[in-house]
Amino acid sequence: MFNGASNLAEGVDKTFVFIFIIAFIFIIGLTVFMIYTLVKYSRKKNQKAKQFRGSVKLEILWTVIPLVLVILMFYYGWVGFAPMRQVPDDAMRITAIGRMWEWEFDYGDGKLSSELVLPVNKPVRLDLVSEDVNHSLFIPAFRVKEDVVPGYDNYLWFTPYYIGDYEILCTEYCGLLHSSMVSKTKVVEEDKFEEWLANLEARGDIPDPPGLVLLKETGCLACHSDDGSRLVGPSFKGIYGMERIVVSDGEERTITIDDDYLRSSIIEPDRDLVKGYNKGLMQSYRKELNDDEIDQIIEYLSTFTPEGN
Ligand SMILES: [Cu+2]
Repeated sequence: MFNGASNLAEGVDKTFVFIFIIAFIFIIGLTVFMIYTLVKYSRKKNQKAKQFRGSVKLEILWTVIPLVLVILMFYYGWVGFAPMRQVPDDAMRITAIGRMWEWEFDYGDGKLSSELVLPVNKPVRLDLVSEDVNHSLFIPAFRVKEDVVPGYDNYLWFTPYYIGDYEILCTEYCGLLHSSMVSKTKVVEEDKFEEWLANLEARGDIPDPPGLVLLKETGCLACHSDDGSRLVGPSFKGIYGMERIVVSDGEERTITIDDDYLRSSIIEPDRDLVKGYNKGLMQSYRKELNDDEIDQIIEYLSTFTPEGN
């Protein structure tokens, strides 16, 4: 009955099934009892009300039974939970990075992957790091879920039992595209894993260009995607040199996106607003960014040509 996809699944499932059975017995029992009393003590039967004054037997019964049940629930819960915090010494360590709105897995030596590839039957420890807001890493098949909080060293571990693909979700509401913050765990044979890791290109040690660092620090990417998807504002994908219809003082006109347009959009976002987007959603970044920084951002965005990105 309990053959979950990880070593931790059995403890979680047993607790769940135990609590579910108790809840099921109670809901059926209470409903039957309620219907029985409705019929038996119906007003139509004109019975006289009786006066009661305490019942030691009942008091003991409805104290002891729930007490035993919640102690049992705690026991099963504890037995399932305790191993989750005891990481084996030989566990492989991977850093799971959460950011709005994607997961990234750092295998060390600059090797980063958007999917979590794991060897079967090997314990793995995920160190959980957030680059912005609170997230929560959830792999339902393995019955593991832990919060990913900026500035707090959290972790989780498990041993995957079966080869296959499993979903990874974010279960802490983290903004507009929270629901698309999904990834995949691929559990493979150990030799296949070694091969995959050896072929994984190291890109972590190539530093971000200064313009991208500024875009990340200033939070621009929360509203402007780099992959063409529409967020609060237009995507950066392929914008440099592109023709766009903008609304200036209520008049539509066609402009070509160049350095001047990018600069004016950072300083006065609503002046020439791309058609189809709402006024007042972007503030001026004149105070946050100095001229040099704006130039660095423009230099970075000028690589987003229609042919390039
Ligand atoms: Cu999230």
